[in-house]
Amino acid sequence: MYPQNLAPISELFVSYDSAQKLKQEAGDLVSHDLTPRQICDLELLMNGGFSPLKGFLSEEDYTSVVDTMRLADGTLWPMPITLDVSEAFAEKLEIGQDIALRDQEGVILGTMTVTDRWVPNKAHEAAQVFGADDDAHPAVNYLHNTAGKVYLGGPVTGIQQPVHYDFRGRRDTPNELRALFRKLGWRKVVAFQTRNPLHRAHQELTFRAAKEAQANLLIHPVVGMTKPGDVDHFTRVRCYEAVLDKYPQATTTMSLLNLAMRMAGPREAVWHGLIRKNHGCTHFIVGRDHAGPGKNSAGEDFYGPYDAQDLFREHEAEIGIEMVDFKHMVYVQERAQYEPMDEIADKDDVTILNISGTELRRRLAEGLDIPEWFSFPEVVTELRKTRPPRSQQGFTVFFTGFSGSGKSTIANALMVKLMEMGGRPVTLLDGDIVRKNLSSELGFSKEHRDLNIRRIGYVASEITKNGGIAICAPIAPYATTRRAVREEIEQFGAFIEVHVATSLEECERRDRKGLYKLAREGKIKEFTGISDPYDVPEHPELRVETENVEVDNCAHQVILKLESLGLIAGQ
Ligand code: PPS
Repeated sequence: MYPQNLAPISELFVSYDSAQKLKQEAGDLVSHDLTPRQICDLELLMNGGFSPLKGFLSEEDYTSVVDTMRLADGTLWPMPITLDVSEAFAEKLEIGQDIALRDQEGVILGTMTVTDRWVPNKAHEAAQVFGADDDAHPAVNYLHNTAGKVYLGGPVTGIQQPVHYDFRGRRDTPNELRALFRKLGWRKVVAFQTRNPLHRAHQELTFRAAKEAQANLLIHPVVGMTKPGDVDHFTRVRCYEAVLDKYPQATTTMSLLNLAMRMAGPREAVWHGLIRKNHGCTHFIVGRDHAGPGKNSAGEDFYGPYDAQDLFREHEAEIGIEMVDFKHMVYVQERAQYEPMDEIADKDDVTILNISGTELRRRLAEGLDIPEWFSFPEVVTELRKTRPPRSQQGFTVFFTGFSGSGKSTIANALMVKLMEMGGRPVTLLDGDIVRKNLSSELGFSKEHRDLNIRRIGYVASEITKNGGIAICAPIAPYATTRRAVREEIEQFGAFIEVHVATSLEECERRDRKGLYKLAREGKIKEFTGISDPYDVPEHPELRVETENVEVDNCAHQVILKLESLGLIAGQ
């Protein structure tokens, strides 16, 4: 007999024959097109990764999870798994109705019986679950600016797993991993959660953790959704594969987890523990600042460095998986090996080396040396492939400011200067040009402006991804939309926000197109600055004043900024 942790876990899938029938019937149901995050959640709901959940949370369970970290029946569950939808979609539904859940290509993955529908108090959810109602937290930002206004809850019936075309052989459901451990005779398994490339210190740390627990090791990286700006999972998986060879044979395996992280620190650690228990693991490594989201809007850490370990320890028995706490590993030059910092007795007599994540990114960005004691050459080669020096990467310069502030003029001057330098293709996405070619049907409501900016952001992100320079020059009045565009682009290259800070009075005095006059007379409605809002950028990469400054000089300021960021070579 095998131990309990390796017994099959219950899934939400129906049998193959029932699935075929259900799929046909579901074709007639009202459909919800799942967002990328909901697809991740649904996959883990259906395959038992989120066991004991049987669907998206009901209102009662949601309230209880938010306030007490427990389902209404008292079971420990720290993360609200909710199906957020628009008000318009929610209004169409009746309680008790079945809906089809489709992926982004329209494939029906499952159905849900809607038992609950409610408007959540998002500020309360943010404060309780993420510790602060602060948009600097990626999940809070998502909650307020991406998630729908209404939540639906109800049991899910699984029809099929979401389709993945990448690294198929490396993806395992909880039952597949449990079966693998049974087959290999692995009784104790330490799981290592990660969203970053692994370097030598991680390899040492995980190997030691497994040795200490006398267990085998599962490298269990998240490939669903991680923190905006992380290294893409294609690169990471190639890096992980290189590191796998460094462990003694047959001690270690790797499997990819299609989880959408929330960066919720302590609560997230508990959640990760439950998920790994469901995948058949007996031990779980919890690091310093586990799943930390970085700094809040006041520049302070959201969570204390050991909050996650403390919360995990408090609930360890209930989670049903043992915590292995992270040792801070550093390289001791004289002994040419990694050692846990707190076990080095002769700290004052040896040279202790370490490279922070920020320093690593700097070295990659500037094409500087990354020493062998820090990482494996294969990993560095992979990272260099996707992170060429900044002077060879694509980037986006995003001008924002009032109508008539001078955005287009400066953008044009900048474009010409960059083309004169050569090296990368340059595209100008000017407000007026975009409205002619991409957004001709749009007006100036908030909804239409957002759509317009998102289109510009999409095109700019494609240009950036493919190594070009995108110069955008719309008004882009809303900070949240600008942030969304920034996040999209920063996956591929730098985003330089330039606030053209010409005052409204000056723009109106210039009134080059005669629009301000018409706006004042009420002949143009929703005019930015006059009868429509403009969120002044709080922390743009650059703010340029145009009053009493020549256009050429404004464009030159941008060039200097690009040089200082290493995006273009010095003149
Ligand atoms: S937005 O908000 O970013 O989508 O606007 P954008 O696409 O940059 O378009 C702004 C240009 O459209 C003209 N225009 C208006 N601007 C603001 N509000 C209203 N209601 C409006 N109606 C027309 C205006 O000429 C803007 O051009 P620029 O180049 O900014 O002066």
